[in-house]
Amino acid sequence: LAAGTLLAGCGSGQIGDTGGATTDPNNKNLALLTGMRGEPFYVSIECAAKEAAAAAGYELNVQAPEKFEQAEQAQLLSGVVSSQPGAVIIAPTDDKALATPLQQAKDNGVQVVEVDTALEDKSVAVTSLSSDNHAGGVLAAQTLADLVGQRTGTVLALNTKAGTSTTDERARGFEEEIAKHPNLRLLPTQYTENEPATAAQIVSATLAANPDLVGVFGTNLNTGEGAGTALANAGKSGQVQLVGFDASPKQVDDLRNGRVQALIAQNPAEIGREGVARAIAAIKGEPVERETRTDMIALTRDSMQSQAQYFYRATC
Ligand code: T6T
Repeated sequence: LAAGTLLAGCGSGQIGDTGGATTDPNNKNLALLTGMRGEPFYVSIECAAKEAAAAAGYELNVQAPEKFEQAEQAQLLSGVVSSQPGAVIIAPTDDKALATPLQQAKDNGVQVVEVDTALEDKSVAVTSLSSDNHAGGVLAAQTLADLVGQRTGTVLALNTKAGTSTTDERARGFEEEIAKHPNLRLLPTQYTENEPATAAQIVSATLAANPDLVGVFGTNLNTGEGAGTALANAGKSGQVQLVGFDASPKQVDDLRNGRVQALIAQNPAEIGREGVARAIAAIKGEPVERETRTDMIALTRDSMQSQAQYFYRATC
């Protein structure tokens, strides 16, 4: 089984573009703009970023939209930029819509550091830190195929919002890998708008229309939680194999109690810590690697006890 499989992090080796010397190298103000308030993946990034900033003697202004939503995030960004931080560490909620305001921030001497999600336009940010999300989707598919074994049946992947770089990549990796398993028939990937209730509705409807459903992949926290609810309500927990992404306290509980069979856990603490380190380096005009992939691991009920360092935090 792929359980316990660790996908090690790695870097691109290329150096990012700091956009000239317009940033004051003595600016000690950083901003962190995550994708969604109170969500354990981003909370874990925030906790590590706060510790790293404090240790380095920098101020960190943390902001987050109520929902994973580009309009609200863009508004917060404009407020953050007007306070002239040396760098903004951001998880852009859309791979295109945030490009213009972030380019403007850069033109105003604010270094842009992407964490987790990224813009399609690679010229804006000086550096990006994230999981290798395509590889995470592949790992999810391998894990699900192992859990299903020789049975034949239908499989469903739940994405969040189109234009979310991370979950789009996970879904793509999953689709490519499932196609290599002739016993598994993959349905078209469905979008949940990152609402657990929508994910639950889609899974209930899919179960009704496809009684041979053998597996579901939730590409992130909310989709997996919603799918788990629907399968539990239908009395199908453990019969339909559920592989989720992320490791929130609730997801970890669900893995323990058998609602979920595997989780692909990311390393948000490393993303937050390194995000701050890169931001400081970029402000000082030091070279920073353009793209770095942090590690991920497939957790199952059997392997989870020894992997508690991958569990996310709900508060700092
Ligand atoms: O899966 C994470 C993150 O990587 C993704 O970009 C959006 O959703 C999460 O924050 C989990 O809710």
